[in-house]
This record gives sequence, structure tokens and C-alpha cells, in this order.
Amino acid sequence: MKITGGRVIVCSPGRNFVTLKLETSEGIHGLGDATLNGRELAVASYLQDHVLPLLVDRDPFAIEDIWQYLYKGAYWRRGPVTMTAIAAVDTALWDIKGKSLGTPVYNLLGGRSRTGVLVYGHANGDSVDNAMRAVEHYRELGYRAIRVQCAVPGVPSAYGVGKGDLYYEPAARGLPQEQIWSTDEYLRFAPVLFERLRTEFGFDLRLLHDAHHRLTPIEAGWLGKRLEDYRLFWLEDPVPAELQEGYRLIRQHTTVPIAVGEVFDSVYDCLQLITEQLIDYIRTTVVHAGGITHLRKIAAIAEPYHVLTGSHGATDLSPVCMAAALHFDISVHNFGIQEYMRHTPETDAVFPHAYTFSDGYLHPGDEPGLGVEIDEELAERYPYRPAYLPTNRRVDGTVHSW
Ligand code: GCO
Ligand code: MG
Repeated sequence: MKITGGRVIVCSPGRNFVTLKLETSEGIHGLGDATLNGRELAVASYLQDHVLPLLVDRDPFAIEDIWQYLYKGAYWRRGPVTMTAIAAVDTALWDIKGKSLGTPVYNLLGGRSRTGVLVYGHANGDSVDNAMRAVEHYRELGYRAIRVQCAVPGVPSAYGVGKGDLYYEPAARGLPQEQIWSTDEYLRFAPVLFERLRTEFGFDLRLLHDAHHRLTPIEAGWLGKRLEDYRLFWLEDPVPAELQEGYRLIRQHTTVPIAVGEVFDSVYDCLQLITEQLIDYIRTTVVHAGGITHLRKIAAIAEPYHVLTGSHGATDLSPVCMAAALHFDISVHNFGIQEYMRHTPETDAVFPHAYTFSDGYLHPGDEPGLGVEIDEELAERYPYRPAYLPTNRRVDGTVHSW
């Protein structure tokens, strides 16, 4: 079997997605997600103009060799655009191999390590009362772990507060919106929110929270300490993580479990965080961190250091990525949890998939390969429309991490 070519499909069923479809001489095709929120067309061009011509006539079973060829062969290494493009090829090759051997991808990754993939959903509210209602709603849907975000009094636009009940989508059409942020108000408010959550819901429910890269290490230490009694499952992205050693300072001040990694694109972004045991969960994803092949290596390095996986699974990661994540999650020993932000019905219709949710768990299904397809005719009805994530400024106008 040989790779004969491929296509990059850009569509926007509710939001933008970039999908790679690789074709082979035996008529089997594989899919890979290549969506990089707000920078979609850069990856589409990287694949279309620079990667697809290199793949023709290669053996699709040589997954590791193709990965190394694309990574080392470019000379220029790493970075989100490159690693998302490599991830898309890698994911499509695993899909092809599974389909060709007639088995789900998880069987190629060592087989099932568990019966289902524990997921967390997103409850949020524009007031504490509405956040409580949203948590209750998620509980009724069967979720056993819930991330809670809430509007902060006095802050015009806190991170993570959606418009609807189930679909939080931060990217918006047109040019980037500007939001305003105040760390002071947030730090005062966050412990109050979790106090209320534990009073209303007790300690059976796993609760998570995302600080979305907005604090300094010492602020994160302060917050973590105050949240300890509310037993968070994790505090996510307390600070931007370019400075990995910055996490030492957080660890010196709090035992709150820390999760990091949704913007990482390779093991080099988290090697120190893992080997110095500065984090508890590594959140790298199939689509942005070099595919299933590279994610397995990160997980293998994390395992002896007691770091568990907790892959990013927001709506900007397509159902193709979600399917791939679930095959990874169900097989890897040191799996922790999977984020599951539901896609809209429009997105699900374009990407029919075998994975299912029940009782707080996702199941990858038993289809050969990844168990996800793209309805290209339907996709064509949703052409790409430029959209961006918001940007952020402090109340005095200084640019801040969003
Ligand atoms: C999460 C994330 C997302 C990101 C989004 C950016 O934890 O799910 O922080 O909400 O902001 O994926 O594209
Ligand atoms: Mg996050």
C-alpha cells in the first residue's frame, strides 16, 4: 500500500476546522485534525504546499519514520503550525493502519487499559447562581467531573463564560475582540465561588477550574492555598508556562493539583515540568502536540513521575481529534481525565463518529481505525469564515495573557 495523495478540507460548521484526508493505493483513507484556532489557514498551507507533496508513494504503515522525516526533514523544528501539521498526518496514518488491519486504533496502542474514558464538562455562569444551575445541569447529564467558570463581579469579561448552556465558544467572527481583566477582583472572587460549590454540592463531585494563564507564580501560590480545602481535581494553567521553572514557586506554596499543557506542542515544553514533578496533569493534545505518536512519548515520560494525562478537548479541537484522543486515553496507563466540550449539532453532522457519552464516560467505539468520518458534501456548505480568539488588557490598558 502506498500514499497516493491527500486533501486539506477547511470548513466552518459552527466554527472553523481544518481536516487532512490522506488517500492510499488500496482505497483506504485516513483523517487527521489540523485545526489551530485563529491560525487555521497557516496549517492548511503548510500541509497543502509543503507536506502533501512529500508523502506521495510513501508506505502509510511507516508511521514513526514519516513522523521523524517530517520533524527532522524540515530543519525548522517545533512550533504550533509545524506540530499541528505533523499531528494531522500522524493521526491520519493511525486511522489508515487501523482500517487496513480491521481493528480500532486503541488495539494498536496496547489495547484497552480501562472500560471508559472519564471526562469533564464545562459549567459556567454569568453569576454565581447561574453557575450553580449549570453545575446541576451537568450533574443531571451524568457528568462526574465538572469544570466551573464564572463571571467575576467588577470584571467586564472573565474567561470561560459562555452564551448558551452547553457550547462555550471563545472564538468570534471578524477581528479579535478586546477584553478587560483584573487579577485583584478574580483572586478575591475565586475562593468564594468554590466555597459555595462545596456547600451546595458536597465533595463527591470532581471540580476543576481554569485560570487561563493569567496569574504570576506567587499569585497562583496564594490562590492554590486558598482553594486547598475545596479539594479541586485540578487548577489549570495558573500561569503562562514558557518559564517552566516558574512552577517551582507555585509548588512551594500549595498542594492544589496543577494541570498544564493545552498550548504545548512537544515534550520539550514540559520536560522540566514533568521530571521535577512540578505538575500533576499534562494536557497536551493529539492535534497540537505532534499526533498520537508524540503524545504517547510524552505520556511514557510522565508515567514514572506520577504525572497523569488530561488532554485538552475544547470545541476548537474537531471530532477527529476527539476520536483520536479517546483511543489514546483508553489505552495509555497513566490516563487521568479527558476534557469534553460538546460540539454543536452542525459540527457533529459534518463529522459522524462512533464515540459515545454515557454516565460521565466517553467510549471510542469499536469501528476499525478512529471511527470518525467527514461528510465532504455537507462540509462544503459551510465555507471558512475568519474568526479569532479574544485578546486581553488589564484595566490600565496593558496587554495581558488572554
Ligand atoms: C480549555 C481551554 C479553551 C481554550 C481554547 C483556545 O481549557 O478548554 O482553555 O477554552 O481557550 O481551546 O482555542
Ligand atoms: Mg484551558
